[in-house]
Amino acid sequence: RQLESELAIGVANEQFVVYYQPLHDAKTSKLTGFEALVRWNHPRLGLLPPSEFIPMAEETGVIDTLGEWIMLRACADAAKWPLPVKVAVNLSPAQFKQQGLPLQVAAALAASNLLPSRLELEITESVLLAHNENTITTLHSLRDLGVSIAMDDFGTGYSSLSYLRSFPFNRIKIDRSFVSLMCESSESRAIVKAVAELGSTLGMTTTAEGVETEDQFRLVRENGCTDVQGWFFGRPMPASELHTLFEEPE
Ligand code: G
Ligand code: G
Ligand code: MN
Ligand code: NA
Repeated sequence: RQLESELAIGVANEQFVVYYQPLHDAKTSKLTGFEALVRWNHPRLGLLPPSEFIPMAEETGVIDTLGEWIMLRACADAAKWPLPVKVAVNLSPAQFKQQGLPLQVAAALAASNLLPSRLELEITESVLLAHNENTITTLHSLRDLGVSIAMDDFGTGYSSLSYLRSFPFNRIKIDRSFVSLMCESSESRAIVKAVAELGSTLGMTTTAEGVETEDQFRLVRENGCTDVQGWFFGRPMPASELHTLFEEPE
């Protein structure tokens, strides 16, 4: 396919942009960080969302180079932000299979002079679905660098709970499919509450994803989520626009 060959060229020519979506503390509403979300600035088609090229990048193996570029970019951007503000970077299962991932992350931190505590890596259950001893070793190597690890899209996979037993994540990100139904579904509210309690018991913070309304914000807060993300707080935006959020008065 044409897009496939263009993708390799696009990576070589750095046709990508990293957008950032704000993360907030649920109790204080304070900005705590940003999730890095990549876009492809395609010369003909314009700005393409990850869904249109990440799967292809994974199939063709281009994700290794692209993922490394995103990591470097995100760390370099975050190094310019006010000190407590963190950056969260998504990792594909394919990136996770690379032996050199911990070294690559260490190199990105060193190149940007970013404190490891300001970097969080988000992995989905699909990373752990095909897990072996290497997966857990890699996770521990990453944790040993001082970065934190979040389980992304929690609740959408098959056996999420066993993964929480296999590895001490720092954070659980509750999939937005639960959050979006909270107003009308008592089952969704009960699930979010139970996951927040589980996280708390296991010493993990819990982020509610996809918070779009004030009512959803109130419900995730009341049900114990420690952090929030979603359009109610902000859409993904280019690095150059983030300064408006840093200048919030106390
Ligand atoms: O930005 P958008 O809302 O379309 O993101 C869609 C999905 O693409 C997210 O669920 C995320 O997991 C994935 N994604 C976004 N940015 C990256 C990235 O930098 N690396 C990887 N591996 N996946 C990403
Ligand atoms: O899979 P992951 O959670 O990493 O990706 C986050 C995705 O969720 C991105 O595509 C982002 O644009 C999207 N997203 C973030 N906030 C909201 C929201 O409030 N509503 C909806 N519908 N999507 C959101
Ligand atoms: Mn994510
Ligand atoms: Na997610």
